[in-house]
Amino acid sequence: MTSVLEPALRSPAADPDAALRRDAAHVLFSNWTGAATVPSRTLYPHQWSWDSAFIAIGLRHLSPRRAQRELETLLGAQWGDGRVPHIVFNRSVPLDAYFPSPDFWRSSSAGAACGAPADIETSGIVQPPVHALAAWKVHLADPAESRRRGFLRRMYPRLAAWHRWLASSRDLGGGGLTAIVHPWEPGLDNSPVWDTALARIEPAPPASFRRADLDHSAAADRPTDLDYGRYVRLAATYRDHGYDDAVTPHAFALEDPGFNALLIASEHALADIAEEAGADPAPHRERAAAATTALVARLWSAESGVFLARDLVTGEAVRTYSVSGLTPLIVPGLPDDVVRALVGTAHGEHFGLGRAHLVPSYDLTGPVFDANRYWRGPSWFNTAWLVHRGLALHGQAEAADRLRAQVLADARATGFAEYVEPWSGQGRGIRRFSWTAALALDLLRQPGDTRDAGFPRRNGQGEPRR
Ligand code: 9WN
Repeated sequence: MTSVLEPALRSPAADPDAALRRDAAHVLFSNWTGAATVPSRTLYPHQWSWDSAFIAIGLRHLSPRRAQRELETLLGAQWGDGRVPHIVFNRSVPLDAYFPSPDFWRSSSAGAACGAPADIETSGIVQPPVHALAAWKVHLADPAESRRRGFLRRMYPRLAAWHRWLASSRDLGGGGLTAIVHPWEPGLDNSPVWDTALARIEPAPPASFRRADLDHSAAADRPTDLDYGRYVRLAATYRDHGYDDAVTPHAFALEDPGFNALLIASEHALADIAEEAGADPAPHRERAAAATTALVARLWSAESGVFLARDLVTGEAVRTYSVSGLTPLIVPGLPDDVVRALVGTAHGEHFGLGRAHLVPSYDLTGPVFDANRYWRGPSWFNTAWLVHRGLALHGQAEAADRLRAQVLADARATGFAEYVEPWSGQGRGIRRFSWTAALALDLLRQPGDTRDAGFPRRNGQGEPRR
């Protein structure tokens, strides 16, 4: 029966979108620590870099001011050389709550020569640069408030320094793309894409560290101890070389298409930010165009119909289908034949778009596909959100709408799970995961709202009065 009440007058229980919005807001507010949002109170009790960017993208719909604060807290831990660390540690959390902890990274001493802050402990590696994109969207959510607080004027030099560092210190291949030097850097930690490169790394002895993740998650869903030993070895080697890319003998170095695509999308956003902040946008637009050319020239595989990572140690393309080979769909100005092939691949047997839940992290037909283990098959909400944006950007409205509806349905059905099993859609990992809630919120637009910023602020949803 059709309700006679106006949408705004229906109770949240009668309106599933309103209930989802309320529940997502509850997750974000309960994971807020006072200056930033933790991905999860249990498994990830600190601030993570790309999580915070995705979180800010959702949080802006609840409180643009709080979303600004999220990004400002992260950028407040930026190193003097420009890098934005992948974790900013909360000193009130016990050391054994997460591994590797601050006493492993020792950023303030080991990273001092690279300008690591003296008064905040961080990791020394990075994560994908989603921050300028997030900052621009946060600004658009309430431009007047953002201008009044000088948000973009303060963010611009920091974001520009971050992008400069990625484009200089990390152009290890010399071809105009950024390299990752640890499997945690692209955010797809345990992806089979890294397997061959990782196999070259001598693992740290198991007795030399204690994992904390297994206190909160099933071992069958998480990376193996052997892989953890290799993660530890790579991070310790970088640390022992002062986190200096010029002197670290990087035994693991790859150009990842997803990471570089996010840098390009963020470089476009940085041009908009520069304009708003009274700086010259032209260099950012030029860098975005040059990096797009390099991305296609170095990582596109017409034969596979997907972008492939390149191993800089062997010089070889890694012939593995990963969702990070699809996320370059978010890049504006890709050649038409590349877009057509990517859309075809997304719908084909490797990713099953429209048949599988969200977008599987790895090839559904791949030899090591595992429906439950971290980034080796399951579907994540942030990569689905990126593919959704890419489809919408390139005029694939129907596929984008279907994916949007699925993100909302799966977020609701799983209690904002960290990820889902791609065939059943069952939740995996932890629940009440912040970016799942934030990105669901972002996709819950109000009817009639055409602004990129999403739905307008409503009574009771603005910045809480102080
Ligand atoms: C290591 C926080 C992070 C995400 C990553 C995800 C996972 C950490 C871990 O959790 O990585 O950084 O301990 O496994 O893979 O994408 O940012 O949510």
